[in-house]
Amino acid sequence: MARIIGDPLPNIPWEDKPKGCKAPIWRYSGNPIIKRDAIPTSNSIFNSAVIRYKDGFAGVFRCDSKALSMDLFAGFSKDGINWDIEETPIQFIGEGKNPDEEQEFLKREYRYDPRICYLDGKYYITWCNGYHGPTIGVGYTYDFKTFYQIENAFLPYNRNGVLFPRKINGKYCMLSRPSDTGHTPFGDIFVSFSPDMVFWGKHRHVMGPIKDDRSAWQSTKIGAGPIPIETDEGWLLFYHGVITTCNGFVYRMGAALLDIDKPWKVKVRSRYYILGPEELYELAGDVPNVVFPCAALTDSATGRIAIYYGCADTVTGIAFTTVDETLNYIKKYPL
Ligand code: BMA
Repeated sequence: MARIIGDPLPNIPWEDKPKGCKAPIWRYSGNPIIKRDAIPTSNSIFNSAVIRYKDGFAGVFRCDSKALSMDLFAGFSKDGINWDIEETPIQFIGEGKNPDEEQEFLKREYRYDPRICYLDGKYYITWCNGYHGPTIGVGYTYDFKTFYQIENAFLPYNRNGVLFPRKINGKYCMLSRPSDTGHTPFGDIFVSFSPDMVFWGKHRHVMGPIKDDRSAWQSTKIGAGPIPIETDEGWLLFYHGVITTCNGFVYRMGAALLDIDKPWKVKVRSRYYILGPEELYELAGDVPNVVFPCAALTDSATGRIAIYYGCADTVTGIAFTTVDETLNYIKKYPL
């Protein structure tokens, strides 16, 4: 039995595994939980992040508008399933420490694929930030009302910046995936460290795509998903893996276990994907055949995990697992 290290969350959204289900992960029966037009101007709401907040939940949502612009919107929920999403995008402000410099990184080109990480008493948000191409934007909030933005973490081009929920060996720690300006046909996950959330270095390779048919679903590129989950066996990382088919990219989800002190060391990694596009809302949408996890809620008392994922770049769904279901599966079928 593996143990999640963290707080209990008795009100985690949850459904028991359906009888006869052989997979380590199962979908919420009410999926998709967020429809594409949940706010009046949205074309699609997907690849979004949620976190426990006060006695309920808060989130930062990727809402692409009917102009097909990409921006981040705050939202709140009592149960993690029914969400109220604000109709105006988050306006990030600087910390006021150096207003001239802040004008530079506060320029808005586009924002998408947020993650939220509670760390040092702040809710940090990382996202894919347009700054002469995609890179990793960083901001934080205390209340999901006022949002501060700080320096971009990396040079362009980069995507899927995912913070760890505590310092490791005294340093902040972030996964990311260097990329290009387009629909990148490559991609490995790296980890970087920072003393202050501004200057990032000591970059280490974590893992890359698998170029042979041991695991073809992750043969083109991979990228970190939710904030890594601390367990007594290591960091449990859910990630997306992509294959290039004659119809384009197909996005699935896998899991890996990273060393707790040296998170660039992979202890176990999925050979088989654990969630792939199978339901209609995952198979059909603005970008067909995409499941894209960006957030997970965990309950340390029961080992339950609720994963929030974008479906076909159009709507948002939840899938459930437990720390044991996932770890047992990836250990049984390792790469
Ligand atoms: C990536 C990002 C994701 C998206 C995925 C599939 O490059 O744009 O937001 O889910 O492509 O279209």
